[in-house]
Amino acid sequence: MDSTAHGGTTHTELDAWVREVAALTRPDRVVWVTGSDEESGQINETLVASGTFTRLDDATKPNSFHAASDPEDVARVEDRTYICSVREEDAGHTNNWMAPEEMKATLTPLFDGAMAGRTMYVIPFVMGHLDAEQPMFGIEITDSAYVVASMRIMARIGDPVLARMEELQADYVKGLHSVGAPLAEGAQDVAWPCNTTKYIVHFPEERAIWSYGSGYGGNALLGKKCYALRIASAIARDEGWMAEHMLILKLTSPQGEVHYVAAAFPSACGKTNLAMLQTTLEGWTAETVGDDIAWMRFGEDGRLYAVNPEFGLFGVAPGTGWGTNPTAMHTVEQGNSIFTNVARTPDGDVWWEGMTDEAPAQLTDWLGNDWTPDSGRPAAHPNSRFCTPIEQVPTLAPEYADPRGVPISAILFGGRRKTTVPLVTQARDWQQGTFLGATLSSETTAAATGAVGVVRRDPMAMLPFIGYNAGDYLGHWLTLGKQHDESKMPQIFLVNWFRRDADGGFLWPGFGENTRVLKWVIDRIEGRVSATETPIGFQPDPADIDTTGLDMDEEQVAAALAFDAEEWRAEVPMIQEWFAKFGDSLPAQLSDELDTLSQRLDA
Ligand code: GTP
Ligand code: SPV
Ligand code: MN
Repeated sequence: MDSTAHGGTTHTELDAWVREVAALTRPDRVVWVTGSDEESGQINETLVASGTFTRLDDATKPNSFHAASDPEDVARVEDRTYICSVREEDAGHTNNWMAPEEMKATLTPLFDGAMAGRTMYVIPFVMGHLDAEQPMFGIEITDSAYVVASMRIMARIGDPVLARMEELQADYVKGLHSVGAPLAEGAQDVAWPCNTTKYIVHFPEERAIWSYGSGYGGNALLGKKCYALRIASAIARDEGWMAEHMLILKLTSPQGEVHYVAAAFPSACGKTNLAMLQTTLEGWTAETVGDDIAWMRFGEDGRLYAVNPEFGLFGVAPGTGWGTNPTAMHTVEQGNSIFTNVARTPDGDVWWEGMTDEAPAQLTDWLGNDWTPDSGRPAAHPNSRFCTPIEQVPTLAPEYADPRGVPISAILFGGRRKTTVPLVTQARDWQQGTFLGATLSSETTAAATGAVGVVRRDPMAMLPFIGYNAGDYLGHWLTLGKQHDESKMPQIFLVNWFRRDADGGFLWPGFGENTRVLKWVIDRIEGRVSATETPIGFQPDPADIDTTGLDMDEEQVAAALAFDAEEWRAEVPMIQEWFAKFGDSLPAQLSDELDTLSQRLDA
């Protein structure tokens, strides 16, 4: 078949690759995705016709769609995710590994004929800006129209990207994706084709991704976790920059000082919410630059500059509401969005837990069943998501459009911990900050398949996303610290919005009230406030957390801030156990930091 039947390319190497993939996967047709509005309309119609999409009421959610996935295909599959570096030690002990040739021998038969009866879409995309000094191109080949519609929101795609790639005959990341559900002649398709066999595979040396069997989120939208974190982290190691699972927030103080903060929290631990923060302190403004991924490079002035490589948000729906995250609600209200695995209302709108205090009457849950609050199960899947254009975010900072990025003043690490981790702690220096990041822990969430609520170590919130040896990754952090002027490096902080009291309630109100913690962070950076030193770093005096207008007394604030040496003594053996897994690849500075911590705890 002719791969240029609908478009084609003068990029000779790309043309050859597309023909090769088409010959292997044998689709009925090949479509080059242009990114035009007209094409998007056609793809959405195709998805409505196939039952994947239900169009929402145009008056409340224009140009927006509901999708329900297969109940077995609802989250990232970490146990099916592989880093197939040439050498096993380059994948490290935190990643699944198989030799590249062996993996290809496993996958090639799966891709053989996998797209039969389907359309193969070729999506040219760029992560970051097309006019960046070094544009980061990608091609995703997929047999999922849902992926095309989602990628159009999440990344800059289509004709302008392809034209630039052709002009430069540019290198690009090769992403190959199939839902793994070939259609026999005349067979009826299902609304969410996928396969019980799943593989999410990365070849870091080749800068290639092969994804098979899933149509959901980070498994299938290859620009996101597969490229912008796993492959990009390996590129960043080679080139001296950083690809991180971080939001980027712009803060302006009443004094008019502008600071950009990056924050790494594990999946479903509050990045999107903090990125869309509505401040609760007079005179403070917060603007959004990114909500999930930051690419950070050192500028000529020695500061670390961050760019958001994405073009949309793929945000956790449950818990997003007018009370907690009105910015997100305003964003999705403008339409042009896809809602996956949320509940539906009879009047063509969507609903999920936490959107409103009370559920509307007569809901249809994410599985398509009638639902009432007495049903005893959630109406929306816990990892249900909204996919929405970032340019609709009312608080989007103008700097989002700047390919040079924004200079980062502070990096926050945070997770979900019911105990032990105080509301906020400032690391003494980059090395201790790297230690706090390397030992970051969090209770697992529904963003990945597997048990929920289990404490696990998640270094820099990157455990599922480091595209190489995790010990080398931590070493890369330390090396960058040594190579650059520490006085210009971001200050590092550890935060925990999720600590609980004895009755199980949150000790800190979180969401917009996190402004008060950020104020202390900025005050520290500006040298305006003192702190108390503890074995894990500097901590605020309760009186220095601004509680104006907040219904909390100093004792309650102190409880959220408290450093408990007993709890930290219990943490030490867990960190030792975690570090032991790294073997020789653990940088010595980190075991030094652990020794220092236990000595200080015993002192
Ligand atoms: P990924 O997109 O998976 O990377 O998640 P994320 O880190 O962007 O998390 P998100 O902001 O979507 O929040 C996940 C869940 O945590 C939602 O249900 C939120 O309502 C809840 N959450 C976010 N911030 C806070 C907070 O400050 N306090 C509390 N208690 N919950 C929060
Ligand atoms: C995450 O799990 O961190 C996400 C969602 O942001 S996904 O794109 O599925 O990785
Ligand atoms: Mn994420």
